[in-house]
Amino acid sequence: MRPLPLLCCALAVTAIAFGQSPTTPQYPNYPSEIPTKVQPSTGSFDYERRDVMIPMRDGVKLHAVVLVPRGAKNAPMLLTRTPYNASELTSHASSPHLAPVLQGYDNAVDVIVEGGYIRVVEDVRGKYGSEGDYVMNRPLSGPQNPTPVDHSTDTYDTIDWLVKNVAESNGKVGILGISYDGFTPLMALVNPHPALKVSVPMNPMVDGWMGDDWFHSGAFRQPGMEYIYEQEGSRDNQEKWWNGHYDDYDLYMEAGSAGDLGQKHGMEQMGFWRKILAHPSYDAFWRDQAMDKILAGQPLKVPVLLVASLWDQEDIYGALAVYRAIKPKDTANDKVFLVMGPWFHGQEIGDGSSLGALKFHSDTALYFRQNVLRPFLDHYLKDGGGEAGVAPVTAYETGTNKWLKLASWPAGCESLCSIKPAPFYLEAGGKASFAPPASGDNPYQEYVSDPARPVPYRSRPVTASSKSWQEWLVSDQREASGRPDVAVFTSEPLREPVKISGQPMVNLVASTSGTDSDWVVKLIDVYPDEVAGDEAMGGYQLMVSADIFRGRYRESLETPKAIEPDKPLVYKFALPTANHVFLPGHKMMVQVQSSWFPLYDRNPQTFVTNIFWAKPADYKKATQRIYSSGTNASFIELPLVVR
Ligand code: PG9
Repeated sequence: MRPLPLLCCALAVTAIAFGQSPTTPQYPNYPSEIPTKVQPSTGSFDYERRDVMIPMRDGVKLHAVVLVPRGAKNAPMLLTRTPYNASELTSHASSPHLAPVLQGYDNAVDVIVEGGYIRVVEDVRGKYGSEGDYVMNRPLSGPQNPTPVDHSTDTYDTIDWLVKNVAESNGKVGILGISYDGFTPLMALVNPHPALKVSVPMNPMVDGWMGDDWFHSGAFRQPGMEYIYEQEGSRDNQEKWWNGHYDDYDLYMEAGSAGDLGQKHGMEQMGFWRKILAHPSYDAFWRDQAMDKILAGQPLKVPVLLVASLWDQEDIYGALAVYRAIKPKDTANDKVFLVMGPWFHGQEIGDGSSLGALKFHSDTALYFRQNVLRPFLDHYLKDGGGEAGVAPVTAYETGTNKWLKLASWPAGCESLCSIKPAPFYLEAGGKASFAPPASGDNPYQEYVSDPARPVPYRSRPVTASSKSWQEWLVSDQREASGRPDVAVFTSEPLREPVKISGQPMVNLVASTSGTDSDWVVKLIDVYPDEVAGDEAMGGYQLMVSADIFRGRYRESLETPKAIEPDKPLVYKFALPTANHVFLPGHKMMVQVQSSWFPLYDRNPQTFVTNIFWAKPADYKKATQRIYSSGTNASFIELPLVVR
């Protein structure tokens, strides 16, 4: 039997065809079963969720999710300000319990939930549910930001609203977060709201040019392009980067320069990409927004717990740079605290029992959360929260795998030791030692760096796998040590332990036959040929500290200069902080190479005004020499711990 509605239509069509006016068909009413707006019945949940729009001083409203534990009274608030979607970050599960709702992302779910904190996650200006304009790491109001609003004012206005509108709170707020969400707790320290009682920047992005996300000493970090594309392609990251290759190595090789790849992707539509292209050197654009420099000029009002990862693949520079900048102000030694753990970027909120091939035999991240983060937050935020009992510096010693509680940093041990800078020399024959090399006839070790075959920073294929990205800084360097375009210098097996605490300082005396060059220097712990109980570690080459320096900035970070070909010149730069013991039987190794691809864009090895626009003909092979005697001695000055 034909259904009634179709019969009606057929009649109407027939009526039109015969020139009669159509009649409105009469349908029976069959209401939708979906309510206009469902009101979840959450009375039995152990938390209450409030989606709020918080007004800022310029009238813009920012979206925040406030999660209040059921029955909370006089509870402190823990705030995170993020560009990564407050709604999603607070919706990991559809659950009547707060822990699973936050698990998966939250900055220390165990500490937050067990501690009874009110959790607040806010979208920064211009992202996701928040109104206003988005600017990457929006600089402070001033030369780089013509508006009166920034993360400092937005944090102030947010806290002001929270303490007045969340009735269950005790009026005390802490701010914490990782990476970008670790940069915002630093911004909160500029003209802080009186209710802000503590700030915990974890793996914070501090200086995008010197050594965090965008460049390292002028060498551009190409994965940043995908990040910028998605972050600025739309308010809600719905525009997706396209790749077309399984191996990123192929993608970036095929494109030529990073500027060319950006053009192919239409990246110049994104405001921050245009700024990157316009500021390849360390000019006022970067200096003005470096958080360590900013905070050095601010009064120290709020206790800060800086959290650093020793193998941070994204922001290895920031936390320690801020510590160096603000610790001197902490004359009573009660406002600036530091934690350094054996982690990748952000691993402190997850499982810290191992990192890649390294096993720590206990959960180092849990140790941090239980013994440092929780007592620290409780002390400053809870009414009667007890003594924090947190050491000024809590540093994991790698190699021996133990936590140290220190009075300051760098400090090699709890007591009775000091740090003595000691040159560790690279010798032309491939040896390395603390003894200065005999002064010979200006010996050197040589390799050819070919931009057509750059050295991969990790083994290919370089895929989107987040695990291999997170762990790459501890990946075995053995493959690189066998390449003809990597210079290798190795010590004899150690008879005594060698401990370093602090930043190794590179003093490389090198020449290139080109007119520009990158220098990658890697300090490596070579494990014994066989490791009982841990076979895979036999002969393992573990990077303890490593970085890249773009040669054109040898004399000035702001004004690049061509390198005089074939002339031995000194390149001085600091490597990331280490707190490591090279154990007896291990060897110490240094590797030097001129590319780390595709993490860093290729140096064409011909001086051009802006490497983003290097042309194919600019990319040329160059002969690199590392010198090793007399006045031309290459060495790494190690922060040696002596007793
Ligand atoms: N490292 C990321 C980032 C921070 C700041 C700017 C750009 C990227 C992050 O993990 O948030």
